[in-house]
Amino acid sequence: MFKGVLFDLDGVITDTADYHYKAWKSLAEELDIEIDREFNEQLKGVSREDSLDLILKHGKKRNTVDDDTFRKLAEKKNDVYVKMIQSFSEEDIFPGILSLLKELKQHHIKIALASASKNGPLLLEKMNLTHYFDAIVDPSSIALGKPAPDIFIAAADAIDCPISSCIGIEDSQAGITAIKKSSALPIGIGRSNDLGTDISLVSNTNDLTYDFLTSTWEN
Ligand code: B16
Ligand code: MG
Repeated sequence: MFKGVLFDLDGVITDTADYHYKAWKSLAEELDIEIDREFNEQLKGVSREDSLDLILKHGKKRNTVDDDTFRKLAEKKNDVYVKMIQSFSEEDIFPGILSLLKELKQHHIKIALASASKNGPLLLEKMNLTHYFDAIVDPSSIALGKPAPDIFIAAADAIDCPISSCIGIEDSQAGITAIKKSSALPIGIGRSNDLGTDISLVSNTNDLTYDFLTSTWEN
């Protein structure tokens, strides 16, 4: 039986994935770079700096941006994003997530956050979810971001569970790859076109029940 669940945040616990997209899109427009939702699939789960790098390369402008400008652009995107999430509250938790967290607690399953977002702790506080988490990994302490497995391995360590006894829940291609490499069991939220046909998928967080996790684990 699984002993721990490692949660991604953006796109799993709440709908911030869309705000990240909107903040990147407005920055990209200022830089005369066109991004769409299909391109955005590559940015999901990817750190702020790596996302900006991908956008600039996509617009063939990476060589025109020096280190100082790069830092300022990343900061600008974050300022826009942080403004967007100021009004977040319990009402922004995706359907089914709160009851899943409660069920996991009742069954003494450990819970960790494995989000690439430096704004993760702020969002958990705003949604009043911090107390459900036995550990929150600080993404700035992780050398290699998703799709490297490091953040999921660190999350399992932090809750003292062998990684092979953990389930990882993700909405991004980079995150699913990271979970697979870590040897936790992946569950994806999204479409098989984006996340693949070889893992357990739900289209809606309402389907993420303790029974669903158990049957995925046992199959
Ligand atoms: P921040 P997750 C990721 O969070 C987002 O999916 C990704 O779009 C974002 O760039 C990254 O966090 C960094 O976020 O700029 O707030 O530090 O999906 O791993 O929970
Ligand atoms: Mg995500």
